[in-house]
Amino acid sequence: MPKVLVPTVCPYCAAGCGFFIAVEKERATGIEYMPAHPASEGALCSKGNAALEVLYHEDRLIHPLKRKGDSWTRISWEEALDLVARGIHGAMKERGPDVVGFLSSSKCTNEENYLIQKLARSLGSANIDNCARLCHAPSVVGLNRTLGAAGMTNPIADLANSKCIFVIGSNLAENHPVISRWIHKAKDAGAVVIVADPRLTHTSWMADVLLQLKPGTDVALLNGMAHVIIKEGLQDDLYISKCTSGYEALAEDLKDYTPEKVSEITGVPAGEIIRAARSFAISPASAVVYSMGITQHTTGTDNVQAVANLALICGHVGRPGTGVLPLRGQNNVQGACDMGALAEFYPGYRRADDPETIRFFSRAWNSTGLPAGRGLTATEMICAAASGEVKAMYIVGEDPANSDPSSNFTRDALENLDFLVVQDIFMTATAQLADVVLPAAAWAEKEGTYTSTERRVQWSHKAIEPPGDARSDLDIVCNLAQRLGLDFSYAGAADVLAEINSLVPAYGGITRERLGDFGLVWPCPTAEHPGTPILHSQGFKLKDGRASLGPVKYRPAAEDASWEYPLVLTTGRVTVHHNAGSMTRRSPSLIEREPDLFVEINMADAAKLRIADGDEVTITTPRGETTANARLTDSVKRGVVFMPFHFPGTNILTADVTDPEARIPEFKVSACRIARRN
Ligand SMILES: Nc1nc2c(c(=O)[nH]1)N[C@H]1C(S)=C(S)[C@@H](COP(=O)(O)OP(=O)(O)OC[C@H]3O[C@@H](n4cnc5c(=O)[nH]c(N)nc54)[C@H](O)[C@@H]3O)O[C@H]1N2
Ligand SMILES: Nc1nc2c(c(=O)[nH]1)N[C@H]1C(S)=C(S)[C@@H](COP(=O)(O)OP(=O)(O)OC[C@H]3O[C@@H](n4cnc5c(=O)[nH]c(N)nc54)[C@H](O)[C@@H]3O)O[C@H]1N2
Ligand code: SF4
Ligand SMILES: [Mo]
Repeated sequence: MPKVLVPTVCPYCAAGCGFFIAVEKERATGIEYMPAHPASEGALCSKGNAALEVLYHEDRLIHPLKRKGDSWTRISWEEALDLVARGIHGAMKERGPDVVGFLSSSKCTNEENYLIQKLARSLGSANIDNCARLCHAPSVVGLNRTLGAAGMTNPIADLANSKCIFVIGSNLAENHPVISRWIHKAKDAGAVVIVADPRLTHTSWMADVLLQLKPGTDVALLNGMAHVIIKEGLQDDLYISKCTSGYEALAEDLKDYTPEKVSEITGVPAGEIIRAARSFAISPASAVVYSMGITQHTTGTDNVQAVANLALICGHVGRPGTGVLPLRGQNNVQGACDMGALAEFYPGYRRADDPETIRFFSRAWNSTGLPAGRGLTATEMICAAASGEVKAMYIVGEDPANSDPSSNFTRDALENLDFLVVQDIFMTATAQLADVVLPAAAWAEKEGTYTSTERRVQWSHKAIEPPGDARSDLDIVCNLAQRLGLDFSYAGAADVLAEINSLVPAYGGITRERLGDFGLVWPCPTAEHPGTPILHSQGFKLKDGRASLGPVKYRPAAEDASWEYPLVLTTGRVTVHHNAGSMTRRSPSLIEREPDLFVEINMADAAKLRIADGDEVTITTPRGETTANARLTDSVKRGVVFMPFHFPGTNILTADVTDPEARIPEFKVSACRIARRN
């Protein structure tokens, strides 16, 4: 049989790189590059190149399983779906629909996410969320408020047109490597790169100006830069008066944030703050790129607003080479949010607390009893499970036992449930706590659309059959909905997409027929519309078409170093692993490069603690303790330590304190102490 090349989208990060899967005799035998792809131009990072390694892994879930004491029994789909339907129905019958929580998956397609939130809400539960809660929830709140839309404003490739790129709280060289190629192109053409990060990362090697701030002090830094810009008259007065509101109050508030005061808070020399501010304001086209270093704080929403303020006062929005670029994380976290797998929003960001939303979807879905008002967020569902208010959960493609903060608390909460069903491609730590485990097909084994960080909606084709009895999430959700008495009779992903086209205005013209090689960029409201790569070039979808500026006060992080916990732990990622690691820890070429959990410690701190490179150490916070190998470095500041969260253990340490509005946990700041193990 000849080799067939099947076009698909990388299943790891939201860069949305395309590649072909070579299929021979019904097996995926290799990857071929896609040089014409507009975002990746044929490039893939280490994870993309290794993507096929997980498909045939011996640990793949291939049968539905039911718990029997401490072991698992293989069961049929019939029995599994019956058990799940009974578990969900049982909990709801006794105590009402709100005792069931649903986590949808930003690893799944738009069509699957759309159906999972439709299932939850059709059953009457408002509790639907996805891992965006742990990731870009502050962007959804903060950017909707300031710019009227939460998406990345400009396309990935447009970074090459920028003359100044300010990367704050993003290690894109490791975490969005293919996007960092475009920054290199801009730099080759003379662009200035500013990087703000408490660590010296691979990304900081690109920096012309490096701002190594203390974790959790971004509002002060951003306000300090805005202060300098206004004091030196470098703001764009014409843009401010034509396109924004609220400038006077902002300018008044910024008077406090002198470079000297900000330097004291952030630890960044005043001269560097001034240099960064001037470079950003003066350049004809500046872009701000940000990610988890900005969002994963109790001040996440404030941080995002301070970023938007900075871009707006300089008029760096709505043109090529400019913009506010929140780099999304998971391959389809943008789409999961667009599809309404969020506690506050129905599909298309229609507010759950707006009666018109409920009327609209009741009519569209021919449904009575849709829940009105905001549901519990992912983090709140775990607390409600702990307190017994949530009795059952259906978790699709997410591993909260490892990825939520305060793992001991999270695991206890999940164990406290009367009924837990987990649908994944591997037996994760979360699945190990379940009553029923459902085996899902991986991306290459199903079809549908994924929306990348640049709002590009791409169709990914099915290349191979799923292993054993595994089924696509779409099929499982439809089968389950039917058991629960709902009419989910869809012919496949294209059929679901047609429903999305009719209900989500930004996706109105993104029909299956039009999704050629590289998809379409939303908003794309009609079948003739070409898509909208750059947002806000014709004003903002807010009052009077203006962006909304507003003062943001600096507040310190919830925890700081103390006598008992003298170090600040910040957590994040390394290039060869992905999130909680269920896929990359099973990928031979990746795990070989980074096999164990480590903690980076500044050399001087390590010397004081008598810790040598490679020593096994214990890291302790009020939540618990974990062990890791010490890695001595001068890339973290004194007083700061760093751990990746790709191995179980890291999140035992983090706190479940959250941003008051976006409810994101403060993964980036925990006070800790470290000691060598004997
Ligand atoms: N290799 C790899 N790539 C990934 C992922 C992965 O797990 N591995 N996950 C994907 C996902 S889901 C996401 S959300 C993205 C995340 O991508 P990133 O946001 O780049 O990931 P992080 O490493 O969590 O954090 C980014 C940087 O923030 C810095 N930082 C920590 N605290 C602060 C602070 O207070 N202020 C500032 N300014 N910076 C701070 C960290 O030192 C780190 O360098 O990556 C996606 N891509
Ligand atoms: N300490 C600390 N914790 C963090 C962060 C941090 O920076 N520091 N970052 C947070 C962020 S930004 C995020 S996004 C979260 C991520 O948290 P999670 O979403 O829990 O992370 P993943 O490990 O990517 O989990 C995705 C799961 O989906 C499964 N999967 C893959 N493909 C499919 C599919 O097609 N169908 C189904 N059903 N399952 C599939 C995978 O096997 C995996 O178990 O972690 C958060 N946790
Ligand atoms: S940059 Fe992201 S989408 Fe591209 S190959 Fe790497 S992990 Fe996949
Ligand atoms: Mo994320």
